[in-house]
Amino acid sequence: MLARLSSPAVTRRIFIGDIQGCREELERLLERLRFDPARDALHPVGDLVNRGPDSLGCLRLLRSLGAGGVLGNHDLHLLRVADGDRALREGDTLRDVLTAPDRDELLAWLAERPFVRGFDDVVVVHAGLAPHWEDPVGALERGDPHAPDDAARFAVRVRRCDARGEMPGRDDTDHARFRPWHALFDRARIGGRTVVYGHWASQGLHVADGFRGLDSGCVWGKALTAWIPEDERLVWVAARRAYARIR
Ligand SMILES: [Mn+2]
Repeated sequence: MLARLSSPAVTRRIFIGDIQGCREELERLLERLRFDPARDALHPVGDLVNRGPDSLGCLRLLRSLGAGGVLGNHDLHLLRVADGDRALREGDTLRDVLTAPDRDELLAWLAERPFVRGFDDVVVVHAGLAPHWEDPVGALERGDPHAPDDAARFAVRVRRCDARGEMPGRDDTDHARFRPWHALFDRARIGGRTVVYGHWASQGLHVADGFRGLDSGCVWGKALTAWIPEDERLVWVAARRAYARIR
C-alpha cells in the first residue's frame, strides 16, 4: 500500500489576471486548473474587486484559499473608501463589501498584500515598474496601502511612461514621448526575472520574453487568464457577460 509520508510542497504558482469581482469566472478558472489548495499557490495580480458583480464573494473565496498576490488600484480605492478618505465613484460595485458583517477581516486581509511580490524567477506587480528606479522591488516592499507613496501609486497605475517615469495626464494618450512601461524597463535591474502584471485590459494578454501581462478584460466580457510558470502554461475562461463598459 502506498502512503504519503510527508505533506506535499507547493508544486504550482498560479498567477491570475484582474478578477474585479468576477467570482463565477474565478471559480470556473480554478475548476479548469483543478486547483488544489494543498499544493497550489494562488497569486492574483491585483484588482481583486470592483466593477464586477461579486467583489465580496471574491474576497471571501480568495481569503479562504490563502491567496497571496499584490494590491491594485481598485483594491487601494476600496481600502481608502473604507477608511473614509474617499467617496464611492460612479460604477463602483463595492457596497456589498463595505456593509458585510465580515468586512473588517476581509479588508485587513486585503491590506496585507504588498505592492510587489518577488520570487526567485518572477516579480509580480499590478501595473508596472518604473524605468528609473534603482531598486524597483525594494522601492515597493514597504508601502502602506492606507497611505500609498509615489512609488506605490506608479506601480498600481502606470501603462505608459517616459524614461524618467513620468506618466501622461491621461493613461492612454498616444504621445511619442510615452511608451509602454515594459518597453522601457530593463529586467537586468531585477536580475532578469519575469514580470507578471495586470491593469491593461485594452492592451490585452501580453506574452513576451520576460513579461506576462494577464489582464484579458474579464470584467469587460472577455476572459480571465492564469499563467503557471511551472508548466509554462496559460489557461483562461471566457467571461459569462460584460459587467462594465470598456473605457
Ligand atoms: Mn488596475
